[in-house]
Amino acid sequence: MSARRVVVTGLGIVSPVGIGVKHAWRNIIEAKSGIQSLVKAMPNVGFEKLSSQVAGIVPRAAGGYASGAFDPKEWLAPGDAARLALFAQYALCSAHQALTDAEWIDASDEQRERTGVCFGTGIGSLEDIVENHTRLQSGGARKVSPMFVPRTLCNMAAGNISIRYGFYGPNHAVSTACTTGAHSIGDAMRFIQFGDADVMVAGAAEAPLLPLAIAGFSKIKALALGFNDRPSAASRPFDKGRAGFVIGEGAGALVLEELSHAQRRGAHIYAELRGYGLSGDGHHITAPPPDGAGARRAMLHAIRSAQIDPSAISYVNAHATSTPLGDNIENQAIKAALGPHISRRQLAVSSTKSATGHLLGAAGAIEAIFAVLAVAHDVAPPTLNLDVVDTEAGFDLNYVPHAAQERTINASLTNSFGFGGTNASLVFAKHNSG
Ligand SMILES: *[C@@H]1O[C@H](CO)[C@@H](O)[C@H](O)[C@H]1NC(C)=O
Ligand SMILES: *[C@@H]1O[C@H](CO)[C@@H](O)[C@H](O)[C@H]1NC(C)=O
Ligand SMILES: *[C@@H]1O[C@H](CO)[C@@H](O)[C@H](O)[C@H]1NC(C)=O
Ligand SMILES: CC(=O)N[C@H]1CO[C@H](CO)[C@@H](O)[C@@H]1O
Repeated sequence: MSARRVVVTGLGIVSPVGIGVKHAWRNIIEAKSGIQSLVKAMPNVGFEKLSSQVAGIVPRAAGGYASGAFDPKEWLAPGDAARLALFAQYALCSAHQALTDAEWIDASDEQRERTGVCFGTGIGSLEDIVENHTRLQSGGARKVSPMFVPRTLCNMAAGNISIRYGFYGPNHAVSTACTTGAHSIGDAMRFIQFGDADVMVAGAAEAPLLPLAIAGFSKIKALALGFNDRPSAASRPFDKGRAGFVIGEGAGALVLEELSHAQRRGAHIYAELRGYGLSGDGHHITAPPPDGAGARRAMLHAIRSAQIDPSAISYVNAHATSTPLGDNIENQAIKAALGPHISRRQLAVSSTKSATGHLLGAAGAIEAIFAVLAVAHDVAPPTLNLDVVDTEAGFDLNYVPHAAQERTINASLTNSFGFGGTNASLVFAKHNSG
């Protein structure tokens, strides 16, 4: 369709399995879990009163970036930590890593005119809303901070990234629940294809670890219960004992770049972003249609727009959040979309949410990074806790149980599905693959 091709030249990550691509990817491949007890990690916040007390928590140990932990002082100027909500702090941290990786930090004025930002969040700063409402109730309007509005807006991460680096291209923020990250990356690809920009920083961030959020997701019976004493077992996509998702926090950022632009400056190319497909269910706000038609449509659109042989897609990073119904429907949709093209032996499907939990709006961003790295390193990351595959329910693919698998991955596909019935899929391929 478009002559302008888009490649990935930088990656940045803030996740429950670590800060920095090096740490996070090693932990993913070594099957380490980032799921912890909220009560132990954040005592006296009120988590002990809730039924689900486990989450994917960004590590904060001493040692900072060098040891894979998050320390805001390493990423933000003094004062900025107070001015920026936590989701925006994560966003800036991941964006800085990605821009450093792409060697695009010191871009010239002219280059910065052609660089944009597409960075979303599913929820924004719920924390500020809760805090400041409490202050308003107890102390009146004068207690509400002047930073309340700027800290709370969902597009502030995108705004702050462009302020910090002086990027004058398109500045956009998607908020489509758990499809936010995938839409940010896919829309950024379109901006480059359409000529609005040559380089885009794309991704998403989420910081939802608050009692209010957990109480809300509990009310719709979405969260895993019964794992408070063994957090690392809680997220178990495709397993017979899966019982709901585990909430998580973090951010993922990719530097996307027009192919010839990247080649001219000798940038390292991880993979090509080849396909993007979107669909809406037109069905129900939280339940997918039982045949997975919307999810299948998103995958088929992505594969068609990628203009590659679907048999090249030998790895799928599934959305699979570990809910009984959602995993089942996605599995059917994957089989319907890819089954006719590729043998079961050649296809690997895994859910890295088994290690990270579900980062809501940021999930699609960190999972896109894992899908890129799978292609770059020819490794399918594992699904943790997959002890008893739910074969009776039609789970008969290779879900990469327990341990990573080295295999040729010429192309990968990643799915993201969100409440409201919004689905998106991205396809990444080796950049020399025609
Ligand atoms: C981010 O934006 C806020 C205003 O919302 C500003 O005070 C702060 O200095 C900005 N920080 C960065 C790193 O751009
Ligand atoms: C898109 O996926 C999510 C979760 O499975 C769901 O909310 C939405 O309705 C989806 N559609 C399909 C068809 O899976
Ligand atoms: C990957 O691509 C190479 C080069 O085009 C091809 O020889 C190989 O068969 C492909 N492998 C798979 C598993 O698709
Ligand atoms: C003064 C005020 O109300 N602002 C607070 C809003 O909430 C955040 C916490 O999430 C505080 O840091 C602000 O100071």
